[in-house]
Amino acid sequence: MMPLKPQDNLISLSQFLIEEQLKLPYATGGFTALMSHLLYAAKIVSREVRKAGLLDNILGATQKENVQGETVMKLDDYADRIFTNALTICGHLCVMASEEQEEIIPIPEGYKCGKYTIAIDPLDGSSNIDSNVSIGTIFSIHRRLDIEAKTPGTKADLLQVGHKQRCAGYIVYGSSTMLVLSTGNGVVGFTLDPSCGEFLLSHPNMVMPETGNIYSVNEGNYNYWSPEFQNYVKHIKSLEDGKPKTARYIGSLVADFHRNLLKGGIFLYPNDTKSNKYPDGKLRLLYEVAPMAFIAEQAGGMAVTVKGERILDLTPTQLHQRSTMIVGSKKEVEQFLKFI
Ligand code: P6P
Repeated sequence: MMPLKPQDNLISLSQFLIEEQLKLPYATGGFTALMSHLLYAAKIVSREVRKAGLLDNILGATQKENVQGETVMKLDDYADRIFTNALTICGHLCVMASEEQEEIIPIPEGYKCGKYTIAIDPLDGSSNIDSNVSIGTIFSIHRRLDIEAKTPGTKADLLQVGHKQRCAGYIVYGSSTMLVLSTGNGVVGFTLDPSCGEFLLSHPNMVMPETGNIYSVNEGNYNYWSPEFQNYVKHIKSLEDGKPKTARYIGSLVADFHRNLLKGGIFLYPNDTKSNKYPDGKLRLLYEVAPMAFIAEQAGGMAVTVKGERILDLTPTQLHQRSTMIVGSKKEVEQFLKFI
């Protein structure tokens, strides 16, 4: 008799979402349908990321710069088009925002407007794409302000406070492709089984360890940091607490965050105080910082700005506004807060 494989007993993301929907008496299935379009696009992007390097036309840079003034990599552009096309026609969004597009993305003529918004970083970590380092997609879903409206959504529907997110998640294209998400009831992780094209529930309850020995920060920016931030990093590298922390920095937010979620630790991206390169921090609030903060808190961690504000209490005023971020194990973030 042919033995079952371990993954043969796992449920798929599609089954998980349907089960979750059935627990909500008022659910219409719109969120489930939206997520099915998202995970379809994620599978397509994963396929191309995995093939990158084999096809000479998908690596390297385009001639374009994005709203951030950063060179758009071909895979960035490809991922943006895949997610945008799949999501804007799904009938359950009223408006969309992408790191790669300066203005809000309307629902195309002839397609239904739904009750959700999504803000997405289609491919985060693009500077790592050509060196075959893990990269990721980050997304944040809100309900629109007027849940009954059927009209096109507006920027105001996107610029909502972080703690109201309906769902936040990321896809990490690493040694395997994983989709990690939270809808406000903890954090779950799904691993893509390419042999059957399904995301399978591999991590049913992801909890961030309360402490962690890993710190992730770009120490090349040391001379741009505030004295308080410099003192914090000097402290965690010293023998004052017994042994120093271990430095791990991939330079892809999704990969650094995912490792710290599993093993415990702290990720820090402060602002420049000596130059005006990143006076408010580098990472974008709407589609990087807020979704990661939501996942961190749902996993028992913490997420604050360099001034100690709770990130999920911030309300964005601009689509691409930047924010500082200190995110990770609760006790590690609490220790950071003692230094500011
Ligand atoms: P730096 C990638 O470009 C990114 O937006 C995040 O994924 C990552 O955490 C950060 O920038 C890395 O920035 O300045 O350390 O290279």
